[in-house]
Amino acid sequence: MSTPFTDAIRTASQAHVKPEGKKFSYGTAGFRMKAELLESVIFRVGLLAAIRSRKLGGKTIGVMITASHNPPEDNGVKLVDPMGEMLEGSWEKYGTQLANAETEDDLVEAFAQICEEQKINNETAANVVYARDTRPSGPLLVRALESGLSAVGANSVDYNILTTPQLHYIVRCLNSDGLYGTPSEAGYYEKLATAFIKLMENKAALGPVTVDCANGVGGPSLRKLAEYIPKEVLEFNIVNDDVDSPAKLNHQCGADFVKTQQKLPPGLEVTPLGRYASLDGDADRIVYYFTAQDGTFHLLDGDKIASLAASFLGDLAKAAGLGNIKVGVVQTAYANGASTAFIEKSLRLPVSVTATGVKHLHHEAATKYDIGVYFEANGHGTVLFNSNCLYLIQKGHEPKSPAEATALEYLRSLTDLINQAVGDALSDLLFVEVALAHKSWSVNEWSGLYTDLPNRLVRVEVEDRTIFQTTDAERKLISPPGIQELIDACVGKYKQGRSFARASGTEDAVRVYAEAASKGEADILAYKVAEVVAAARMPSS
Ligand code: 16G
Ligand code: MG
Repeated sequence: MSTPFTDAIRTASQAHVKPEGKKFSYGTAGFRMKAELLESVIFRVGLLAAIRSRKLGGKTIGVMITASHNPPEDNGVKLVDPMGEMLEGSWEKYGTQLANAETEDDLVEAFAQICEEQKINNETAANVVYARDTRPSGPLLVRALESGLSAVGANSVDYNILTTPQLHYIVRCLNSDGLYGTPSEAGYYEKLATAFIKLMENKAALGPVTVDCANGVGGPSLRKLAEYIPKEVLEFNIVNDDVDSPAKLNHQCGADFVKTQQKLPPGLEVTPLGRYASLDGDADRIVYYFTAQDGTFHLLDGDKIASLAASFLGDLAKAAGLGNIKVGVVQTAYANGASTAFIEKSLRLPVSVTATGVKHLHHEAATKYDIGVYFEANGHGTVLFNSNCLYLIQKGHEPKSPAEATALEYLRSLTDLINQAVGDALSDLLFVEVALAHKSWSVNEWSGLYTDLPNRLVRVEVEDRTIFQTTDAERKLISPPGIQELIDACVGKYKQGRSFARASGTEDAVRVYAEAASKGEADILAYKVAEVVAAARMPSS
């Protein structure tokens, strides 16, 4: 089999040789590993992006080069589909197939096979846009990508350094005939800032918010965004924004550090009851936190953000006279049980649970609810408004009072403020600020919505993590046989006990989560379940 690009691919790929014998896999976060291993992978992602664009009649596809919260020496790459969503799951295997082609001949063959299977017309234009975060390995990897794109005749535009959600936003703009926004970095800031300023009109100033940017791309981006927002509306105190010292990236700072360590980034000066937030290295994740008067640390994680968002939006929908639209929340098994109980029992809103990974939550929120709030406990998330809801907000619903008209106006601005393409730390930051201002809540009041059940996360190294197969949104193991019964027996011994084990999608390990009525019990439960996992074997046949 051959394609019009066979020779060009063969020649160009000689400059981006695959590390011999290395196995790659397009996973939850695309491809991610030590940057020095990635060059051939990224060259081949260029080929895949072009095929994907041709398959969709020339729609623009995005390629983002980032390794998010990983250490500075890592890098990664993922594809963005036309509406700004993650690459459709059924195409991930093609990424894996191209990345693993051992020789140049294998590569041109794999390319031709995918084109054949997907019935690609290689005369269709292919359009691809790309960006990278601030990692030092970025420029070299961008050149590998460009080499792949040009070998297969794709038109491409380099958007240089952006946050991951900014690239998702631009891809969506480019495929929406200008209806979603202006496809540029400035267009993004303008859209968010305009909506934010409108939503904060006549609201009492909250005092400054301090944002730890993980020394990643979120720092320069937030600085630019802040220029569009007058200080009287909101003052940003931007810290950990040194992108010129690569070793500092994600080191002892950022959302992942704060969430996993449950403590302040070292060196951060805090005022009791002030608002603090941390972004991750590519700014698609955010957590808030504060210290109480007595100095104790309080985390306001993705579950708390989801609870705030659901409470705010549920009230606003009612105030707008849209009592019939379905507001719901999507979480994963990692959501603290107290947050789920709060949303279901106090807010009386439905909760659905999906497997870990933004694409799963996003899909559920988009298809199940008119206003779908989704957040992972780790801070990935956003709020989606479906077409029915957008129609009602924009013109379908005639307000019956000035109060309804105002609430509708707020909802309209929120659809501009909240990134509809993907979870976005900068957009979420502004959204949280709006929700707190509208509710006149301090961090204390927000934190007091519910009290987290004590919990514990343990990482277990196993010989073969693929034997751990789950069902029921990863809450139950169906393999190895008999293991779930052992876990259930452990859980049954603890008050308010809950625990599950799942193979990580990003590391070679199994993760065990446990929660219970007290910290001591949560710890013991996690270790008991970890022991069960460590001892598990498949029956030999
Ligand atoms: C990736 C996912 C994140 C998920 C995490 C789980 C995206 C953009 N990122 O970072 O949503 O929480 O993986 O990691 O989907 P794990 O499988 O190692 O626990
Ligand atoms: Mg990230």
